[in-house]
Amino acid sequence: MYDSIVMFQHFSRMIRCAAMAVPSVRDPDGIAPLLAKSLTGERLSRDDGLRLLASNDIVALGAAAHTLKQRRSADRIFFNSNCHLNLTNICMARCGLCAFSCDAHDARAYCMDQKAAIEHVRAAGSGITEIHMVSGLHPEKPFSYYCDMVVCLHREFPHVHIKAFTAAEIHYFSQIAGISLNQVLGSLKDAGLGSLPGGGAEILNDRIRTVICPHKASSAEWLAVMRAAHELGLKSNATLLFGHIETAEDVIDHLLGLRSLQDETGGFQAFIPLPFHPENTMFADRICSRPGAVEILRMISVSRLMLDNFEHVKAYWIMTGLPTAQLALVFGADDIDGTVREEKITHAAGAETATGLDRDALAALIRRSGSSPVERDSLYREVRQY
Ligand code: V47
Repeated sequence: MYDSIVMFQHFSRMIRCAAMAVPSVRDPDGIAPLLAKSLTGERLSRDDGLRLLASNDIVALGAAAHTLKQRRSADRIFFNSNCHLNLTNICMARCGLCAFSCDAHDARAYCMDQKAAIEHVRAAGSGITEIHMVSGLHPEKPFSYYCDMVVCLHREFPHVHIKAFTAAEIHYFSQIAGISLNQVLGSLKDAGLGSLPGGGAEILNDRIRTVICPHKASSAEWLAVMRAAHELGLKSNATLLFGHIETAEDVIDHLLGLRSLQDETGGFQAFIPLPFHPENTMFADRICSRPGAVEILRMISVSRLMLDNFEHVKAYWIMTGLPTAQLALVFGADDIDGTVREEKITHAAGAETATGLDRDALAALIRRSGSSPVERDSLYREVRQY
């Protein structure tokens, strides 16, 4: 812990100096013109993105990304008080990337009824402002199970925002119910759904999806759900899963796909790069380590630089680890996610982070990065300053 604090202070000092435009005598990867282009508000191209992602000059990348973040959010870093709710781990998709899902006959299999879901949320405490609910694609539950669940949670916790169902789940509901995306989303919105999380995007490239998640929504289907949600006035996030079999081209094309949909709809709130955890997944033998701090920080910075129309970039502390999440706050991220309580998906894949943290711990972590912690609601309205 002491080492990571020293490392943080060291990086933080370097980033702040660079962000104050102390002239750099070194530009080993020749990225300075691209960073200057981005800082003057010019949009970066696919080639620019590839060159940035290939650079090891993460201090320069971080400085530029931090400057862009400061322009949008100043010293504020956002977090929220939320709880995770995974209704079931039984899933017909059984993606190779996932260690959480299982078949119905597995000893780990579970599926919550309304009473269990209410108890789970109640156990998270009365201070939460958001239920983050994502689940397996259950082979037998009808769409009404999910809709009724939203009605029930909304009735029981009327002041808590329900952020639920990945685009992959919404696509699945439309298939099992035989109704359009618009009808699925409309029914869920009427039931009390507040917004959509960004999961299920993985890499928006069907060549990669065929290997890591062959039975779930395709790239075009994922984007179609997000477009339909935004058209109905539902905000959403977007994720990217990196550190498995994707190439740099796949990553940049993913960012460009999101940027172009955001140009059309403006419905994305935050972008969240997720470092792949291989343990207990189909890739455990092939991929022996997770992305390290340098790879995570580079991805955060490049995302901030490429996604010029996204307000927020989130460092999801559960997956990055706390020291790297804290560093990310000076590499372009302005959000650290929430108290979470109680995370299951990443922990099934070997995460060593806590499964939740209290508000004061998150606020202290943010404050020690030199920023001002702001507790937000799910739509980025300020709840409390610390
Ligand atoms: O869609 C699954 C990913 C996602 C693994 O929108 C894995 O605010 C790493 O989307 N290693 C779910 N990642 C989590 C998610 C999320 C989390 C926090 C906040 C928000 C938000 C969204 O987790 C899945 C998948 O991409 N995932 N398995 C794994 N082994």
